[in-house]
Amino acid sequence: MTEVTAPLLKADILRHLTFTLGKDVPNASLYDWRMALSFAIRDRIVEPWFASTRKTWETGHKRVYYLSMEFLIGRLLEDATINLGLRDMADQVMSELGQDFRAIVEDEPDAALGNGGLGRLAACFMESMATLGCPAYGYGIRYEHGLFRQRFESGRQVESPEDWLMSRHPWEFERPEAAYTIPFKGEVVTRDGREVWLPGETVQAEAYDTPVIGWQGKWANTLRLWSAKPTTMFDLERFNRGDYTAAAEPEALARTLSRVLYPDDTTYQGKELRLKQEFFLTSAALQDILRRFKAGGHSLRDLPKHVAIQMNDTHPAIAGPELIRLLVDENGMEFMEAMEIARACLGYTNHTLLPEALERWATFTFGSVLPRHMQIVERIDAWHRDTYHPPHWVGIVKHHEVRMGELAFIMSHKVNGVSALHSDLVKQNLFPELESLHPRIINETNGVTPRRWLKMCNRPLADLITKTIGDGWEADLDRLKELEPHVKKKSFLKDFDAAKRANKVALADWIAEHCGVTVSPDALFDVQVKRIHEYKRQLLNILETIARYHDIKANPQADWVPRVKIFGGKAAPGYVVAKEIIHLINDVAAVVNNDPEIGDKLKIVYPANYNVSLAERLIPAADLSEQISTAGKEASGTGNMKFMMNGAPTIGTLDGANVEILQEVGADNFFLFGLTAEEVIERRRNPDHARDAIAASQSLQDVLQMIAEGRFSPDEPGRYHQLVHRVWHHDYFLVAADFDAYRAAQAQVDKAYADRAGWLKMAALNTARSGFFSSDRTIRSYMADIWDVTSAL
Ligand code: 26V
Repeated sequence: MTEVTAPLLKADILRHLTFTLGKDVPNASLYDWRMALSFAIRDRIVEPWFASTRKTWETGHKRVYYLSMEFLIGRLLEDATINLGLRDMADQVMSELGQDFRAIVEDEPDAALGNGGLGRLAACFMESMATLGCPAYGYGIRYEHGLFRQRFESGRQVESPEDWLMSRHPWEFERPEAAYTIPFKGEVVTRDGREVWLPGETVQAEAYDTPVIGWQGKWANTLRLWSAKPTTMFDLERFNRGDYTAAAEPEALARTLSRVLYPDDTTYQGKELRLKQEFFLTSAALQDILRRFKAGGHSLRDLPKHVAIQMNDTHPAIAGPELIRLLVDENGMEFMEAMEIARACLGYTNHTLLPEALERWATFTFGSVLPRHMQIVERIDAWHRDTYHPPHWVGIVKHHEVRMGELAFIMSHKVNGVSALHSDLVKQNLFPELESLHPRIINETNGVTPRRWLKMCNRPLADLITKTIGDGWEADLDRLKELEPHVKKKSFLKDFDAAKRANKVALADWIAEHCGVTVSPDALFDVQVKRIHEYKRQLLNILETIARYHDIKANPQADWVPRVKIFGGKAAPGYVVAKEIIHLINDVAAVVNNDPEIGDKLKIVYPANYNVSLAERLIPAADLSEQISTAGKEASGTGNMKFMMNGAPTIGTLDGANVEILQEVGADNFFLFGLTAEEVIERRRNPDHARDAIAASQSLQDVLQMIAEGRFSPDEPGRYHQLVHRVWHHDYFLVAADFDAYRAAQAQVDKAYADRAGWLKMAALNTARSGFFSSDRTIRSYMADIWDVTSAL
């Protein structure tokens, strides 16, 4: 491939502006420039992409297939320029063309094809697999509407549809030739002793490919997203009869399948459309995998030698029965052999223990949407029962429900949790009986890609790291350890401070413009960003904020360490309690921010519509990372790792990957508080745990009193009666029990922050010791322990 130079890149951009977009320079808009630049950059990805595919075919290398209902990719332009080593050149060339590179980057809409952690993990994994030269395909759905947009009206969350595809998505290639028929419903008949599925409906799955380029452009993989199209476009007979709307019905019906991402990641609802989406993704992926495999000329018996399929949670767990169906019904294999082959290919990652999020489909729904799969599931279950004699309460089909966790477990050769603590809990609490019958649970602690989450989003810090330890750390994050000797040096800490401060100044400007709140960059930026969920305890954070407000009011002259409390996150549209918490945060913000006695001592900001791009802005500017879930509930967390990398110490509980963060960074550099997972269980045995905790805490009494009196909702004093009632009487997530410990930890933070040199050292050590949390480490471990695949580089 020809070396890229600035003049060549400029010529490419101008060529695309003219010939791809049909615009001349004087008439080009920001959008046109963004497209022209994106196409010019994309051109540079295509060659390594082809080369990677070619090499995989030539060497017959094993491939990994990552099946996920969500890929939360965010923006791609800057990421691509970073991995190709072209960011500075692109910046320079655009300014020569009279354009602002940052403005162009920020004009790109986020691809928000995910809810939160699970979807963002899939995106980080795709980038790491490309970086490591692991031949891989990601399979997902090309939702027309990603996660909803959030805005606040009088402090309440209001949702509106997201329309990232309204402007052209320049990174994808439509593949009309890669299309499969996806069957649903109908009935199963027996013909010549074999089961034959006669579907009642079909839709077409059509592929759209986005190349995923790894660090330094050495390897590229494909993210293949499926879009639903009708098998018959149009009912011509109806049209000719003048029934124009009805004529378009089949088309509209089919397209609903890939219309919208389910925005509720808290409760599983058993909706037929969701099951159809899951099967749509899975069947299209498996048909594509088998087509490619056969093109390689191998025998289906050898499938596990060439193919590893990872199920991202149970959402694609229909992969077990579907692979059996394709092998048996369409390729004439024996059932038992098909089952063994499927299991040797499949792996299952569990991402949650919350019982309400575990998928279970009513056999009625399952059997009517997927009648053939219902038979297959029953056969797997019967085989399992007769062969292993599990306790009577263990099995796939129980109480007229198909349990997708049990199905995924039995159909996989490896099952993994996403942090050390979580994997232990998966073993002990979720699948204890299955694990003792067939041990297969392992741990794969999550990670995040340091290219996006350090190099790209935090230029000041990334430049300082390179200046200090040289380059190469981006793909070898353990090298950050080399920063440790420098952490003792005043000059390094001064530079580290300057980098953090530059990010904080930039964020303060952004907040002034977008939230209308003035914050001082000298204040401690305390950040909690993640989905709003009771177990994540944003409520605990806002209660502590109110306590702080109360104390400042009582003693305004004291030497307060100025704080900015920053919140970000969306609530599932139907999650009433989560929405109430959002409302409370905004109500408290309105009172505190407008109290003249408070000034810079305390400010609360809650920018609307938290997404990947906003995370990239907030995390580099954070001084403190809030990871305060009820112990035992957060499977891992990945935001916690991003904050650590960007030099923000954690205030947190012993939950998820916090445990490993604490281990890596050391107790002196982490603000630990709260009940442990075991203590949480123990404490709940006392039905009065909340009342006892409130009785013991004057501060918590004051806070609850202020809320109950309507101090933050003067227009509607009773607005939070229910919320306060829940803390007293239904405090399942132990907000009251951990309140005093959390306050004490926050007081420690204030004290530590006041010691500038001590704080900077702690912050820098967080970066220096974050190497373990690179998703490269995670992917290497999946490759060795689950996929049995090596790098093709
Ligand atoms: C669950 C459901 C339930 C059914 C309907 C749709 C839907 C969509 C998404 C989910 C995902 C819930 C699980 C999840 O996101 N877990 C998070 O996974 C992260 C990556 O492993 C981990 O860091 C977080 O701790 C965990 O909450």
